Amino acid sequence: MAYDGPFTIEPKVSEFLSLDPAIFIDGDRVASEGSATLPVYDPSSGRVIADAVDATAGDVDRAVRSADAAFRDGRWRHMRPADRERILLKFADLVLEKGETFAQLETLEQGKSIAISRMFEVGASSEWMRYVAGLSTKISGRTFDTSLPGGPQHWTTYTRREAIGVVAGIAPWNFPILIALWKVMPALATGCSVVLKPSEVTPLTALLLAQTAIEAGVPAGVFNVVTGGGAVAGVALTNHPLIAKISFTGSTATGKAIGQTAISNMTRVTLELGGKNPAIVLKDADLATVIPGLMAGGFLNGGQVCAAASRVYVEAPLYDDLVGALTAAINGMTVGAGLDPAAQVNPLVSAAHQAKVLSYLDDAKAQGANIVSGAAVPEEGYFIQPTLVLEPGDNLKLTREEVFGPVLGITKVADAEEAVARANDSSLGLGASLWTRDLGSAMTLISRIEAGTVWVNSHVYIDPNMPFGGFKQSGIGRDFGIDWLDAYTELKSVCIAH
Ligand code: TXE
Repeated sequence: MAYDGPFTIEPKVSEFLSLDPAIFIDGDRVASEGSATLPVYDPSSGRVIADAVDATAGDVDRAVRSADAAFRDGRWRHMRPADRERILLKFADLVLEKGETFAQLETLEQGKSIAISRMFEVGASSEWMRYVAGLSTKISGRTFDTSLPGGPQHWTTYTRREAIGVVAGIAPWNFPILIALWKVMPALATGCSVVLKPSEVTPLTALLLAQTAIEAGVPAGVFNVVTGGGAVAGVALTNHPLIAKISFTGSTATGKAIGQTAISNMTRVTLELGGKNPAIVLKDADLATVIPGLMAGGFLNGGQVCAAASRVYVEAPLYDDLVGALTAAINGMTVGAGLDPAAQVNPLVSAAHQAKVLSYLDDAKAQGANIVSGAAVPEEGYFIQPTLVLEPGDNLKLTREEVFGPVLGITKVADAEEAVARANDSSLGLGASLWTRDLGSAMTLISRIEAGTVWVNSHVYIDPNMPFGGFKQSGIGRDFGIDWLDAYTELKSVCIAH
């Protein structure tokens, strides 16, 4: 298979695309025990650029057993933390060194702008990798005093954190490298082994990541990859009795199914699920900040961002100016394939996802919503025009469900009270933003917003040191931050009489 589009790609990328489909077990690319493959499409043309293995339950079992053997023999978890840290820093260096290959591959299979691939999938990834690598040497427990019976007997009591075992990382397709690393890196930093399953839509870069980890010195078997669909490979992985923890990012529906499996097996689980993220614009907000902020918050990566702004609630005096400025902005966007670095509107990830986003717009039209379409898009490829939906109404599907496309609903509200009530009227609670020049109003409203992250005068900024995760049905647990590794360890209390 190959890319035959109009842009020049690196020879290394062409070579990678032409490799026989494989999964990654015990430090190497290996063939599946079955023969099923999944086509990988270039979203800008709809043409197939590669085939990936659609892993069987037997493949998954092989990968998990390899990871389990690597965990049990201690080759990684009993390594000096400083050595693990050094290897993981090297891993980050190599991802940067191969950055253009990673970026082009990601743009080819995902459709996103090459600029976003370079900045986030490679640049941000390397920063997250270094942050987590550094946590390898910070794992610690506590000593504590107890009230156990005294006398001649003395007690020393403390906790230690121990690597949890084999981690299943289930990744989505919107940021295939970055989000995969959010699962793989904390697992590796604690001394766990990991089996990563990327989305069936974007399976390629995970395989290159695993290869790169080996080159950095991660022992064979510690980081395995199975590609394939959710129904077979995903289910086999999350149900496998040797999996100690699942880290999942994806839809709320799949997250709930995985959560139920996890509870029945007592597998530890972190779920980062969808969002329906409000942006509240108060009447004193500075539109010169709000407009670029909402354009980035709503349209970055085609809106295929779990924390993307999707419901804007604006106080009445600013409504007309805001709608006018956003309309001009979406009309001024340049359109093109992800490999065109100037194009701001790129295709969505797949034909199925394009159809899903269009179905929300069709429903809104049928319900009489006022739709403002931006820059025109080509017929070939999975493009969607950047779109505003004015006064969508609280019960429209598009207001209640995650659309995950370049679509912003804009609603006029009387005051901040109404904005907060409508913003909180959602089963999801991942992120939210407040736009105001009055820090006093912001400080009062922050605590009333039901979301895992509240941004003020910005939206969608994330950082390795800032915990991230959802309230309500947006998930369970938090990623990032100094306590991130807790979710990849068991806490053991030790009680010594002496
Ligand atoms: O997600 P799924 P899909 C949202 C977004 C999007 C919707 C559907 O709204 O339109 O989800 O996308 C694997 N057991 N997000 O269908 O099904 C699957 O193979 C184990 C939000 O892609 O959740 C893939 O690797 N695994 C989001 C991963 O789960 C299973 C990012 C995600 O797929 C499985 C992406 C199963 N039963 C989509 N079924 C975010 N939170 O950022 C599927 N999978």
